[in-house]
Formats: sequence, structure tokens, C-alpha cells
Amino acid sequence: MSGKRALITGIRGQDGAYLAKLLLEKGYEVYGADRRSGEFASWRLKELGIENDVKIIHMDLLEFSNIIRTIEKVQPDEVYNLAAQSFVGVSFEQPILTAEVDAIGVLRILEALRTVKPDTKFYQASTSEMFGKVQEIPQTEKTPFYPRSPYAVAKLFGHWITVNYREAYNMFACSGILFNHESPLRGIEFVTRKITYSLARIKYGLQDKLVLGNLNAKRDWGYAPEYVEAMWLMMQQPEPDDYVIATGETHTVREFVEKAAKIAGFDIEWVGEGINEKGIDRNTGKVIVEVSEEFFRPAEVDILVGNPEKAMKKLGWKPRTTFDELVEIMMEADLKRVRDREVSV
Ligand code: NDP
Ligand code: GDR
Repeated sequence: MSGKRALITGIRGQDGAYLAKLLLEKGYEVYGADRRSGEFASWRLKELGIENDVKIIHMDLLEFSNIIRTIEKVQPDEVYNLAAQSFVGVSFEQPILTAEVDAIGVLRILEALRTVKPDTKFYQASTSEMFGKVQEIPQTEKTPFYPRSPYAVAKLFGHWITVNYREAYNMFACSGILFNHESPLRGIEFVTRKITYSLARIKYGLQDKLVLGNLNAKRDWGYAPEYVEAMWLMMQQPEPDDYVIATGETHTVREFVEKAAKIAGFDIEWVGEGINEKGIDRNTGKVIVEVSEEFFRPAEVDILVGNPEKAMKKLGWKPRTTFDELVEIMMEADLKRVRDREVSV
């Protein structure tokens, strides 16, 4: 037993589940802050078999008094702030809510910690989206930021306020600048999971098409369970610091679709251009991928690719799962899920 107590916000999310599992394995007592309860919301903790091991506590990042009371009660050694309105697309529709949670929410936790328990270590879930309209390739901890969405602007405040509390109050506050990381526990609204889940449903005749937005966007996609290890490693260093966590490779959405489709037994041929582009399955001649304006963003991040050298050197962290392996893990998991749960026999 490590004897340590951790508080994870965003416990019902992808990273919350994997981080809770990792910390439980390391002997931590894990408290998960959740803004609401409910059977369905626990699906990720259930899939990892840890739903009875995490102590759920109700805490909303919008409510300062709630955060204060939670910290007084839990007396955590480490706080991992993973809670966020994390969907970039939605942040254009709900910019004020996004700022309240993703920017001021971070400040609320830091202020609560400064007031109640300033020796607590703090991790902030920062993001490659802060690089936005990229100023250099690949991006490092020193690359200038240029956010391109209300989400990224809010996260940039969260990042800088974390740095500021470290410098102003000598708090152990780190910011992990994580590039996209995916898994079978990824939310269905994000492009990778949308692709694998939809293709699985098409394969079993439950859906006709996969409708996407910008197929040319490039992302540095890694495997989520490895990225939560980096969060923990940052918190075990002698000094708090900020780190880029990435694979160093970038791929288009189109490539992700092609690879996933192949695993699911399709063979895609692209015809047409822009909004009229379509993906036809050569085996059947059927259109299985379409493009729609609906999924384009008012301002897009065209390419992201990170350089994780600092994390490799200082944390001893490195990405292990390749892009091909990631697509395979996700595609196989969704084929199994759909076969087991949605196909009637
Ligand atoms: P998810 O969207 O899966 O999880 C975010 C969690 O935050 C959800 O469980 C959500 O709760 C919770 N939440 C939202 N609003 C509030 C609120 N007001 N108070 C309390 N909790 C709230 O995100 P991920 O697990 O993918 O990501 C974790 C963090 O890392 C996020 O901050 C994200 O922005 C950031 N990030 C993620 C990357 C990625 O590729 N996954 C890359 C870089 C950064 P509910 O379940 O109730 O909706
Ligand atoms: P992102 O992830 O915006 O990078 O944010 P997302 O998977 O939503 O988009 C990646 C790229 O794919 C393009 N795209 C589509 N995206 C979605 N969601 N749906 C579609 O139909 C679609 N078609 C094309 C997008 O335009 C974009 O270019 C994720 C989140 O986890 C953030 O919280 C996190 O900070 C960043 O990753 C790093």
C-alpha cells in the first residue's frame, strides 16, 4: 500500500477510469469526484472492474463551496483535475459554460487547495489544442500557443493559472500538455470512437453510413492507458513542471477510417471532393462514408504532432502502442461490443 490518497475529478471520463485503475494498483485510496450519479455513467469503471473500489464523491467544478468541503473531507495528497467540458465542437455552442468549467473551474480548485491544503500536489489536464494554429512542427513545451476554439482558450487559462500558482505560492502544480489519446473507453462523440463504433454497426447491418466532417485533419493519436502513467509520473518528480505527452507521429482522420474499415472487413475507395467526397466499399459498391458540413468546426486545428523528448528524458516515459495497434484495439473492441450487445441472434 502506498498509503496515499488521490482525488480525481472527471472520474466518469476516459482518463478518470484509467487513472483510477492505475492508482488503485499502486495502493492509493482513490476518491472520484463526479458531478452527478447514475448507473449508466459508471460504464467505464465497470468495464475496468473497479466500480466498487473508487469512493465516489459529488463535486461540481462550478460550485466553489462544494470543492472546499470536498478537499476538507478527503484531505488528498494528490489532486488530478481531469474534469472538463472536453468536446471542442460543443465549446463553440457553449463557450461560457466551457470557460466556467475548463478555465475558472481550475482556479476554483487551486484557490480551494491554497486555502485548505496547500501542500497537496495538483495535476492539470492541459491539451495540445492550446497550440491550435501551430507555430512550429513538432510542438514542444516551448512552442507558442495559438488556441482556435473556446475550449482551447479556456484550457490555456487553466494551464497558465496552474503555472502561476506554482510560481506565486510555491505549490506543487504540474500541467500535462497531452496530445489526443484514445481507447475503447473514449467517448462516442470523438472522431476515433465514432469511426470504430459506426463501422462496427455498419458491419452488423445496424447502421447505413458513417457521416464525418474534416477528413484531412491530422492528429497525434496515442493510447490512453499509457498517457495516465505520464500524469502519475509527473506528480512523483522532485519538482513540479510541465510536459508534452505525445507519440511524435501524425495521421489524418482519413487514414484512421481506412485502417479501421480494413479491420472490419471493408475496402474503401474515395470518390468526389470536399463536401461531396464519399467512401465506397469496393466489396459491395455501397457508400459507407459521407461528409457533412454539420461536423466541420468554425475554426479548425489542421495538424498536431508533439515532441515528447522532455517527458522521455525526465520522466522515463515513452509511448508504446503504435497507431496501427491503437486502431486495431479500438476496432476489435467495438466489433465485439456490437456483436455481443446489439446483434440479436
Ligand atoms: P471526458 O470527456 O471523457 O471526461 C471529462 C469528465 O469531466 C466527464 O466525466 C464529465 O462528467 C466531467 N465534467 C464535465 N463538467 C464537469 C463539471 N462542471 N464538474 C465536474 N465534472 C465535470 O474527457 P477525457 O477523459 O478524454 O479527458 C480528461 C481531461 O483531459 C479533460 O480535461 C480533457 O479536456 C483533457 N484532455 C483530454 C485529451 C484526450 O485526448 N482525451 C487530450 C488532452 C487533454 P460527466 O460524465 O458527468 O459528463
Ligand atoms: P479533438 O478531437 O477536437 O482533437 O479534441 P475530436 O476527435 O473531436 O476531433 C479530431 C479531429 O477530427 C475531425 N473530425 C471530427 N471530429 C468529430 N468529433 N466528429 C466528426 O464527425 C469529425 N469529422 C472530422 C475534427 O474536426 C478534428 O480535427 C480531443 C478532445 O479529447 C479534447 O478534449 C482534447 O483536448 C484534444 O483531443 C487533445
